[in-house]
Amino acid sequence: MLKIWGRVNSVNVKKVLWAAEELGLQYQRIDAGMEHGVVKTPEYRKMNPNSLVPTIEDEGFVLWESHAIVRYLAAKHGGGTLWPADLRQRADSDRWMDWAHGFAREFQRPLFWALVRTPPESRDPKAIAEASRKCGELLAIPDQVLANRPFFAGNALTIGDIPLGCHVQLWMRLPIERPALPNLKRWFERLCTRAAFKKIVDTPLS
Ligand SMILES: N[C@@H](CCC(=O)N[C@@H](CS)C(=O)NCC(=O)O)C(=O)O
Repeated sequence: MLKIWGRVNSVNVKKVLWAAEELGLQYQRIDAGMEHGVVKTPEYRKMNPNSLVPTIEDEGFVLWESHAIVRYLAAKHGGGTLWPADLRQRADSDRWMDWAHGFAREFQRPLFWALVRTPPESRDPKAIAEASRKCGELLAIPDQVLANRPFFAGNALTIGDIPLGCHVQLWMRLPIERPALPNLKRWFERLCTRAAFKKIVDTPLS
């Protein structure tokens, strides 16, 4: 059976778990990372020398890097669904996975960690306000694209929705002021109607 190492409150682990659930895969999840440890053991480092989560093992094949894992699982099990059959539609979708890396750089540490995983007395309100402004500006780009399509590659959920969906869930649930991004909001609400997203992604911030 597919094995997935990673704690459930990791945004990168969520990407893999959400994809696995959308694809209807059976999998075994093993807690690893932060308070669970495991990632620095020699056994784990043999699989993933970065000591990071997620890592998967699929019939003896080991893979790390969450976006690569999502692509692998989608290509293997989701042809015509998560993995569009049409090359250009797939590339159109795939580009949003790379775009999500850029957004994550501005968002995860500067804003999410600063507000959720940093004690109030150690927070830098100016830096938080600046990060919040920058992230709002960045999200205006997908907001525009989503004006005339329900999902990034068209009418159905595909790989391109997965990484950004996980980051945007955190953005939407943070206690911050957000600019009005109506198309992004509708897309997020659409994601929130999916059982797999509710189960894996839209969980309390921690
Ligand atoms: N680019 C990697 C980043 C992986 C990463 O930074 N994982 C974080 C969790 S989101 C991690 O392992 N942190 C250390 C830990 O949890 O112990 C990926 O997308 O898989």
